[in-house]
Amino acid sequence: MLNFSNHKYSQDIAQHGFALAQGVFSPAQVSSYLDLLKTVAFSEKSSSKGGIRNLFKKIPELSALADSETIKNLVSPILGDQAFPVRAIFFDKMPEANWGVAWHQDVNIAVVNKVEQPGFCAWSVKEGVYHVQPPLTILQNMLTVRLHLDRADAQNGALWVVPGSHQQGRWSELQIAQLTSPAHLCCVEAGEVLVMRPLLLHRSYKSTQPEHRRVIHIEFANQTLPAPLQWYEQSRNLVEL
Ligand SMILES: O=C(O)CCC(=O)C(=O)O
Repeated sequence: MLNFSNHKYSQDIAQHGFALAQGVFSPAQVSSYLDLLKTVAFSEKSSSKGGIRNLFKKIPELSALADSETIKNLVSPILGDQAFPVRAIFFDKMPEANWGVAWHQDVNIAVVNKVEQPGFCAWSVKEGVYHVQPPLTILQNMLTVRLHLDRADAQNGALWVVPGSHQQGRWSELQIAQLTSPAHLCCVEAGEVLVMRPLLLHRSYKSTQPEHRRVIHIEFANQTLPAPLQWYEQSRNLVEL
């Protein structure tokens, strides 16, 4: 079992806002996740959407991935042993659903219910699920793990990040427009995991290749929301909304 409780891993996340975990999943494991995804991808025509939201509700078997020792080994050193998954998305960039996204931070969380609370703003609904922007301290205590099911590189829409940008709180649109810090291209092999803070500035371009760039993206947190607000994934036993 790989152990990421080493100092360098935690230091990279603290300093740069991201780290690449190599040698994490075998080709056989990657292909078993792809098999699970294909059942929903075909029935949902996700090919026209470029991905699948609310992933664990649609493929409950995949939630075992978030609970696995392998993923816990990546999350616990940063968020502690009590961390839990709060949102899961499958991103599938391909010729039929090719997309890019400009510099941004991940500032929206998925919740079960809409209940106004101090510090929570900008409510929205994405595919039937409430989303809201929580106070900064909640975002600062979250972590995203991105399991790559295909190699990602400059040609097929890999993620670019601005190292250290997670340390500066919320970036305004003006600050982003005036961004001068160097960006880093995250080239990731299939079976590797890119771990990042949601506040890290990131972007990706459209793929120029006739191939898939598939990623299972899981966000973790380590604190409950002020009641009666509840993280979406904590309601895993509820039926699909
Ligand atoms: O997977 C990508 O290329 C972009 C994903 C992204 O921007 C996000 O998770 O907010």
